[in-house]
Amino acid sequence: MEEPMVVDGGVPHPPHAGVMNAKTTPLLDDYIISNTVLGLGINGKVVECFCKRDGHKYALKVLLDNPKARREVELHCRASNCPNVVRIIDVYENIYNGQKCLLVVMECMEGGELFQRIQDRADGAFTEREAAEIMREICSAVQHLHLLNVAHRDLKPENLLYTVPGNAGVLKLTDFGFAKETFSKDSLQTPCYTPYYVAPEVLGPEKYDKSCDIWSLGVIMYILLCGFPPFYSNHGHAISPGMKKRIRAGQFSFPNPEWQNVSQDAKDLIKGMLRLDPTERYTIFDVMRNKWIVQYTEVPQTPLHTSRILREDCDQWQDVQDEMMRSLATMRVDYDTLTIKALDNANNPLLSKRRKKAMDH
Ligand code: I85
Repeated sequence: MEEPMVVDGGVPHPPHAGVMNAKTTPLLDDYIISNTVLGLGINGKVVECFCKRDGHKYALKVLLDNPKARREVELHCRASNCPNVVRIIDVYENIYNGQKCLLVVMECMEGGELFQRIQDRADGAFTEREAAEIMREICSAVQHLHLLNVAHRDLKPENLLYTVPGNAGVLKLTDFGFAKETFSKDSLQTPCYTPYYVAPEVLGPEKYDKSCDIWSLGVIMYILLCGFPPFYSNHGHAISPGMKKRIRAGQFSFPNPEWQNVSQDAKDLIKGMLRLDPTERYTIFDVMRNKWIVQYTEVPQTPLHTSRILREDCDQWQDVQDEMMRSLATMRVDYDTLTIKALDNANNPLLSKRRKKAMDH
């Protein structure tokens, strides 16, 4: 079957036309790989390397060549021109340690992880305005992705890195290991109808992948403002039956004293992002239009408890990360199921008949 063309404001292209363009020459001709491991990703490890030509340090991600790795690299490449996404410099397709690999050279983010930086702050308190500035950077990365019909689906603290250490630098998003192409109603996949007259159900069900990213943004914003996550057992256990219940019910609160001086605007935005029903949750465009994000320079400079709480609870940070990882995994599965159910409903002839009957009455 011939693949339909995608028209997204530019030249029509097949939906999977790669922008990846991997080099087949040996990476070792151009780079020296060091022994320093920078981190472990979902699909592969990240090590330090140096470019022979310019002498600069880069980060190299080594992935076994398979369709999942190809998808990761392809979607990351596509998003890589966003100022808040870690930039891909080069991709190589080499035999490495005897296996066919994809070798991804990225700019080296030397400023470390977002929450590490907030925890390490010695000078004065971290303020609500700074939190708004950070949220705007993360949200503009997500907006960029969602405009390209890419859902990241693994937005979590460990994937948010600063370019340089100190107080300067740009915050960027990395690891596209769970990213997914989402064709929404506005990206016309099948050019066999006139879009002006098409019924919504013909276009298929809404996808929920993007709303998973918004939920993550809500959790990250909550932690930025107080230092602990919205759904968390207060007994020091990673996950209690009570917490599971609260997550399922979408119950969270803004306890004092940490939330006492935080603005109502911030709390309202979090509520919009953590709505239980993915269809009612804010979209990235709602978020980017929100006053707290648009006018971040006017957000009150209220000192927050975040740095202190992160320092005090630092031995629970691993639990926080583990829990976020589990929730994301659950959400990716649940939302896939939701979409399948919606598809079932849309294509079920009996249901359609019944709906038609109901409409006639
Ligand atoms: N630089 N999730 C946690 C890292 N530069 N890091 C992770 N998946 C990726 C590591 C494990 C993210 O795709 C990851 C990926 C890519 C990177 C990455 C990309 C570019 C870096 C997994 C550093 C770094 C470099 C120098 C110093 C420092 C960090 O990680 C530090 F500040 F920590 F000292």
